[in-house]
Amino acid sequence: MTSVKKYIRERFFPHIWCPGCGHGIVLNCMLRAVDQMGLEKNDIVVVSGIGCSSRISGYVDFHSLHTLHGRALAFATGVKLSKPELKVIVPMGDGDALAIGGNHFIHAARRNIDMTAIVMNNRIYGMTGGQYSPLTGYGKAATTAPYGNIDHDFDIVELAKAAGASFVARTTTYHVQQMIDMIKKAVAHEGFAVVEILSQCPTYFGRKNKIGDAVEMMEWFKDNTTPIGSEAKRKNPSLIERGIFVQDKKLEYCSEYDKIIEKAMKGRG
Ligand SMILES: Cc1ncc(C[n+]2csc(CCOP(=O)(O)OP(=O)(O)O)c2C)c(N)n1
Ligand code: SF4
Repeated sequence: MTSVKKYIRERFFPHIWCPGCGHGIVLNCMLRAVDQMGLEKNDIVVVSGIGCSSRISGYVDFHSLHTLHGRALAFATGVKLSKPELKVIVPMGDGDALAIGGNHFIHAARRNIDMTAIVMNNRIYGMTGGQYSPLTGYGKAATTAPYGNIDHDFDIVELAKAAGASFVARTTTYHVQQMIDMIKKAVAHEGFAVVEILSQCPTYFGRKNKIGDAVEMMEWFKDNTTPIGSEAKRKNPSLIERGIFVQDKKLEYCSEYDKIIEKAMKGRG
């Protein structure tokens, strides 16, 4: 395994994450993906909002922008339109991406703007103390749902597909090789790429729902997920599918915008 230390801003360590938090695994896999792709540090900009997951932008030695909760994709759109040559990666929490940022998520997918949204789905608002999110799920416990949550959850993959994302994938923090491979494919993809990663928050989701420690939560990911279209899924429909659901060629927003500029310039004579 190659060292990813060279991509880290060590001056910001120790990191803020609780022992066993899944977000560190995602950071590690993201850096391995960048390393394996042979990208230069200056080729990449990481844009994030606010949340435990969003702290990733502070820890990486790329161009980075730590913005407002839920607004990472809006800032990232501005960055991409002004510097289309950069690879834009947007690490987000499920709250950041799909509660306050839900509208930005839908429209970035619809536009098919070239960037990679990494959604760390720990089914909770970790940073602010374990409030339920749109991904918590019916009947689950959270700080703000001590008697059980009555909100139904989104399926991030289905939402991204319906909104028009041209690359959509899902994996977990247990499946690290698959995660590295997916992030590489997502970053290389020309268009809006969504990688949902089931990540563990042992401090809130795990503790409130009595799932156990970080290792037990990752074992849950192993036992309750299966490759897309597997025989196991046919036999047990409650299993969550992992893999690449969508990988389409589709007109990309920045390229289309360039064409409009060209037309407008011609019109001026
Ligand atoms: C406009 C605004 N509203 C609310 C907050 C408070 N806040 C900060 S992070 C967060 C939720 C974090 O949850 P998530 O995005 O799922 O990430 P996690 O911490 O679980 O990784 C909230 C509600 C804020 N910073 N700004
Ligand atoms: S509160 Fe949860 S999401 Fe935040 S660092 Fe701790 S384990 Fe991770």
